[in-house]
Amino acid sequence: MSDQQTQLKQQAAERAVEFVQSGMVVGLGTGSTAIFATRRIGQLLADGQLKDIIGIATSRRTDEEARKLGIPLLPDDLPQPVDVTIDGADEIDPDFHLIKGGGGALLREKIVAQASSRFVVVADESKLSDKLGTNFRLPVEVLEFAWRSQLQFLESLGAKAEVRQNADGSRFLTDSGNLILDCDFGPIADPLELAASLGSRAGIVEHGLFLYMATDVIIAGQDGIRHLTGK
Ligand code: A5P
Repeated sequence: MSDQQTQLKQQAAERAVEFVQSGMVVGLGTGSTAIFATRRIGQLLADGQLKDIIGIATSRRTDEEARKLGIPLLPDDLPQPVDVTIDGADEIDPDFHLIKGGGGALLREKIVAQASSRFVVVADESKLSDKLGTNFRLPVEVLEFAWRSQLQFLESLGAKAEVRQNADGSRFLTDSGNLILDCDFGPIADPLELAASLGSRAGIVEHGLFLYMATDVIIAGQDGIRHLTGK
């Protein structure tokens, strides 16, 4: 990743933190963009500009980072609605539909996003795409039990699918102990139809299509920062 892209990610994430006010419950996203929002929230809490924030982390990685920053965290049983969640995305289409899960945290990310009044997606402009699936494979989280039958099912829907691996060749396991199948569907003609097929299959725990969820998209690019709101 170039320094410039990192800077754009930081700009988008920090802009989104302007939506966070004292007293809010805040969903803390996962990935190289969302981490800048978490760090900024930690900084504002430390210097007293924000007070009484409670975070809910979308992954163990984010949980660890938030603890280091001194952000108080909700327990995992999510007892109250989330005011705003700030998270990244792998691909964003013109209708604000998303592919997420590049970091493998899609399940918790979707749970937290669905519990949020406001779901702010932060990204650099490279994430914009006319059709989901053009630039990024769709992550599908599956139970390890009988996972090969999910692979076949995904292939029957037209995907080239493979099990995500760690750098050492071992299988990547999500925070919930499941596998990820990265699925190359090519440009996805009908994300809603695909989401319905994936959602009705036993053994598929969750998929990375986040449809009708983003309320705001903050995009940082060469020409500045754009704040796009729902249609
Ligand atoms: C994590 O599982 C993902 O959904 C991330 O939010 C997504 O992959 C974007 O990550 P980056 O901000 O690192 O590009």
